Amino acid sequence: MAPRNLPPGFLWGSATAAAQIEGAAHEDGKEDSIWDAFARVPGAVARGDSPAVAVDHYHRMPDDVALMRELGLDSYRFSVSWARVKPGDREPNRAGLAFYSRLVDELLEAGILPWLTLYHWDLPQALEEKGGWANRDTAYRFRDYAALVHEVLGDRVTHWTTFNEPLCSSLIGYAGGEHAPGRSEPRAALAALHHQHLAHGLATRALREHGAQQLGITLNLTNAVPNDPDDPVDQDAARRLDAIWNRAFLEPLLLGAYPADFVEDVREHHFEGLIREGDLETIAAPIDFLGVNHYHDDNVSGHPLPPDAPRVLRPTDYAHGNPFVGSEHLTFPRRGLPRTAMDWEINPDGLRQLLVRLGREYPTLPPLYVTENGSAWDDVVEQDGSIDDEPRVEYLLAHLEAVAAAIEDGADVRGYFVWSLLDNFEWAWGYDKRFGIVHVDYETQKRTVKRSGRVYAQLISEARAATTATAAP
Ligand code: GBH
Repeated sequence: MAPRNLPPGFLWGSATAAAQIEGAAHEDGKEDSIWDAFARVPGAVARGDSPAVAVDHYHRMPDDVALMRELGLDSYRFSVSWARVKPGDREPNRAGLAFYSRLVDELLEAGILPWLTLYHWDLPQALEEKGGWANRDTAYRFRDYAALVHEVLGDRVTHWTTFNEPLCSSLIGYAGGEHAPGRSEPRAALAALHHQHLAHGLATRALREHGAQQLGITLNLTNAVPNDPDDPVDQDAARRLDAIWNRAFLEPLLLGAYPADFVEDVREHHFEGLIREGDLETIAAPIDFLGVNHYHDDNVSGHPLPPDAPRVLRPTDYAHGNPFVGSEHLTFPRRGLPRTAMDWEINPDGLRQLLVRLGREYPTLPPLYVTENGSAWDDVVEQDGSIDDEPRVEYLLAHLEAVAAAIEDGADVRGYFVWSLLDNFEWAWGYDKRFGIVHVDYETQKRTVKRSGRVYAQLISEARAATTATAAP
């Protein structure tokens, strides 16, 4: 059943994020993150759900690691909650740091490589109150926070990711209003974007000096597909989406410059005024890997859509704001492909195209890891408690095939992390959307491996057997 030709040594993992699984929102000295605060705003999160308890991973961590071992994961990608380890501007919270120290020990004990992300969208609320990511000072606070976590875990953690999807935590949080902190301020969003890049560069440099081995960042990248490839208006829409969604992140990191067309698209917000001397050099600090998160392509148009036309749905449909700063007119018609429970169109070949394109367009590209890919479905729990999530299995196999095909086409992809290990708090959608390969009963917190989890475990064990067979004399 294994997808053809995934290379020996390919890293098989699964991913989560602190705010989505930990719960224990106010325990052992943890303070509010922007997601705790945002969830208290009426209407911000579907059904009024909150991350306060989530899947209680904070208390169930050893059992969850045992589950990872059962599945045979090579690596576990998790994030550290800044508000747990350094609330506000105060002294480090040793109890919070101790949790991650125990997690890392459990993982190593189980033979699982810890893949640590420093920022998966949960800024301490105390820092948001000082302007959040729109305040340049937050970048320096991030560097200090990164150094603190490294001081405690650097003896055991080799793989460090600064940011998960800075696009979401800048443009969607500060302009789209759909994510915390729920602001709809285009200029603040551009400031957040630049300051997160700066924070990445400052932290990368600091961690490198402190001896971190593997440093990288995770971007969510998309294929911007023009709805009508022959229509110049749609071509321009795709160019704009590619600029703000992909190249505004890839190019400062890999080439040390923002794309000229992006700067032009956002000119009315005086983007360049945010960039100080030396920033671009800091941002382009060398990295050892690039994480790619990919779920769906974006079929984009520059024409208005009638209100009842089939479009890709969003939680609020941008009632609050619009994340496409400078290109607010973009629309997203459906292509008529099958869709997941998120309403995202399924096109596995898009993942292959994306991975191949990156290597072709950026000669300085470091090795790639697919750090997230997965799908939400309305899972049905059978009488006997089992979950036969056939659509998730199909999605998984098709996307692993796409990764294998990308490698055949020359992409340097070293690993894959399925999103997600557990059903969890799906941000503005709350607990309504389930991405896990392991089901969580939110009443009892009971974990049940879904069929997709079993299939994934089998793929991993087959890959391992094949590697051992090749390695034998
Ligand atoms: C990832 O982001 C997250 O890292 C993870 O925490 C999350 O649970 C998972 O995906 C599933 O959602 O064009 O403004 O309507 C998701 C990446 C990027 C997907 C933005 C939706 C559409 C936003 N997202 N995209 S918008």
